[in-house]
Amino acid sequence: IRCGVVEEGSRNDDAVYMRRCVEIARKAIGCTSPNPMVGCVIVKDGKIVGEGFHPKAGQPHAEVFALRDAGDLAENATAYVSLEPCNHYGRTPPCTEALIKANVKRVVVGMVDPNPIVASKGLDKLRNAGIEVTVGIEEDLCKSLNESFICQMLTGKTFLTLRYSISVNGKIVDQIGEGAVESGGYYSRMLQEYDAVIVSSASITEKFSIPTSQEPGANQPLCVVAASNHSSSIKISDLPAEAAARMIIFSDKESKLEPKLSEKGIETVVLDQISLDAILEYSKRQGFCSVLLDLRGSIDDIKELLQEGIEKNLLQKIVVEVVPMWVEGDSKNSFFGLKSLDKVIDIKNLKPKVSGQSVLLEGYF
Ligand code: AOF
Ligand code: ZN
Repeated sequence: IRCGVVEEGSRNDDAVYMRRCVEIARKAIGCTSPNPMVGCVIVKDGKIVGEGFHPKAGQPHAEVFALRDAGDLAENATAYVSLEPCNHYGRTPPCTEALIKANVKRVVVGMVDPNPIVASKGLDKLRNAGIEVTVGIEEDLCKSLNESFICQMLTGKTFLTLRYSISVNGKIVDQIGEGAVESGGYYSRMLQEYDAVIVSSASITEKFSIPTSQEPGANQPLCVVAASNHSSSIKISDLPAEAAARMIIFSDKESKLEPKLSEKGIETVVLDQISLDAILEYSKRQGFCSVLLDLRGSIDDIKELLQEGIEKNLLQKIVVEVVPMWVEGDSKNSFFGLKSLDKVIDIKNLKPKVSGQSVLLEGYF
């Protein structure tokens, strides 16, 4: 961010301030569901005089914090917001009213709010109050910040991402690339971002650990353990209490669940058959926007969930990590073995990224 004085109203800096909005919005990564992440910057005479972000659903919106930070300096200033200011009474009062009351001169918006109760009404309200409004600055960046919120609002579906690692000869492997699980690694950052992560029972019992983000102060995803009749009996007696509090077990009647899990404070949902629908329904009730389906360990428990995801088009995104290994043998490491579906799905916007010694392939269903 340039902090030098620039000509007031200079449009050239709109993108710079909008990128700052996105940067500060990310401070609440993994904490805002079902709400979006939003950042706001108040600029007066070419200087940032106030900043704020939405920390959590139920707490004030980004604009309110930024206006508080700016105080009287907000008068005649420009407010940059990564998402259209709301115009409704939800858990909090409308941000449009706060901006009008503060007498800002101009509002620059990253993207229109896909929430049908807002959807451009906030912009209209500001314009009708005589405020100059610019929309669509760094729009793609603002959209990528909240892809799960946008998906939820536009389709009613939870944003479901499939992730796995494969060897260079195309076998699923347990290993996650070097550095990926550590702070700053792609896997650690993904866990921070998602509201819940679905794993097979084997992945937590074999290694006796539940997926945990190493980002400082990260909000940890709820660990949803899938335990089907394929599972070896789940032994979680030694799991520390704080880990147990972060997990829920979905099992079918055939699973060899260790008895008395609930006495250990572990929530269990027993179904005739574990289903992705049931897990996503549960997630929605929790106010989750994003869920990660993570293939690690023996994927027997997960196979049916993956099959269901493909059959019912429940998947939104895919992240495949190609690790620098050639792996032979062992049925556990064979490829999915899904029932043949006679289906070809084009993956859109496939982008390769480098992560340490691995290549990440990220795309959309
Ligand atoms: C903004 N700034 O920082 C956020 C907005 O229940 P509420 O009152 O928190 O309202 C939630 C809705 O408000 C949410 O679905 C989205 O449309 C918008 N979020 N709007 O102007 C913010 N977080
Ligand atoms: Zn608002």
